[in-house]
Amino acid sequence: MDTTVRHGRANKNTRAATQRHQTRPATSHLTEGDQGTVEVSIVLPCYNEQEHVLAEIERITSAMDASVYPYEVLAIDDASTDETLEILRQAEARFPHLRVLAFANNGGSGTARRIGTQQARGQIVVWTDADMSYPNDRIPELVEILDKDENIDQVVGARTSEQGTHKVLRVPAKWVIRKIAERLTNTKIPDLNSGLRAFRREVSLPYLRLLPAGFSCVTTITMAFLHNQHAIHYMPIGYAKRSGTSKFHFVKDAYRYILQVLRMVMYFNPLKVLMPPSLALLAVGTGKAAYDVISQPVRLASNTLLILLTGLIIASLALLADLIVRSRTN
Ligand SMILES: Nc1nc2c(ncn2[C@@H]2O[C@H](COP(=O)(O)OP(=O)(O)OP(=O)(O)O)[C@@H](O)[C@H]2O)c(=O)[nH]1
Ligand SMILES: [Mg+2]
Repeated sequence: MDTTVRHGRANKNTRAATQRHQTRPATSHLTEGDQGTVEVSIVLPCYNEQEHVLAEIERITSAMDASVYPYEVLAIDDASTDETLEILRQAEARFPHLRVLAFANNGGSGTARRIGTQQARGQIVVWTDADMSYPNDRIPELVEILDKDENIDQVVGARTSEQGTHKVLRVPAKWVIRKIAERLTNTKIPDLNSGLRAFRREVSLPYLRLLPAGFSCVTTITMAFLHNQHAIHYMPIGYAKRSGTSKFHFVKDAYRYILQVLRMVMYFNPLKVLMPPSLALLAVGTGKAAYDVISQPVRLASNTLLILLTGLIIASLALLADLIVRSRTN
């Protein structure tokens, strides 16, 4: 499953990344770090993770310390109701690469990831969870893939097993949504909503405003990259059951998740969503109109008109949305 979704059109940002890489000495990645800059920013949203947040930070920092990449960890707490923030504040003294961002109101993990990415100092941004579920000791491997291949803009840790909360309900729901997303983007997506990923910050910036406040932000960043021909590489990873309590509420978050996939498609490819139902309605309406005319000459039933008009309204919406998408700059 070690796949890279490649696209023909090289983008501006990728070319910028290429130029950056060409100016860097081929033998060492440390040059920039030695001068005090950060190359990798690891964004870690933390909400009520007091039992294991320190263990997670230790795991990340020891893996990064052993790598060649200069880094920072941005831990973002937005009004945890337990001791998470106090623990993070104390940890700042112990871990020189840790930066804590604290907010007084809760804004969701998506908001935390967006702000973390905006504030990141590294060219490469890593997103992960603080619940011991993702193999965060493998972060340097994700970064290395991006570092070695300038054609890749995002590396996603693709889970080979499902250990998430509400597994029985989430597995089929995720499968359906993943299939919809695959069809709409015309690509294979081994894991649509993995929480572990690394990407080029510069490439992600235009899409940050699209990120929703909650969990579906990970889906959004995948879709945004795929729709804009930024290559994604999937690296198979293991996945453990989370420590502590999940913040995922099945009904509320699954609804938002489906809505987000549809919203993304509307944002990037409205014709693909709206034209099939519109054409289907117009075809059924036309068939029904022919039947009406044959069975009762020169009379159309009101339900026939309703079907035809609905089809026409959806088609006009599709064309209008398409016009808006095409008039945008990104
Ligand atoms: N800052 C911040 N972080 C959050 C918030 N909600 C969740 N998180 C963090 O986002 C990450 C993902 O949340 P999880 O509860 O693990 O959700 P999940 O991974 O989809 O679901 P699980 O299968 O239960 O692990 C964790 O590191 C949470 O601490 C929030 O409102 N604010
Ligand atoms: Mg989790």
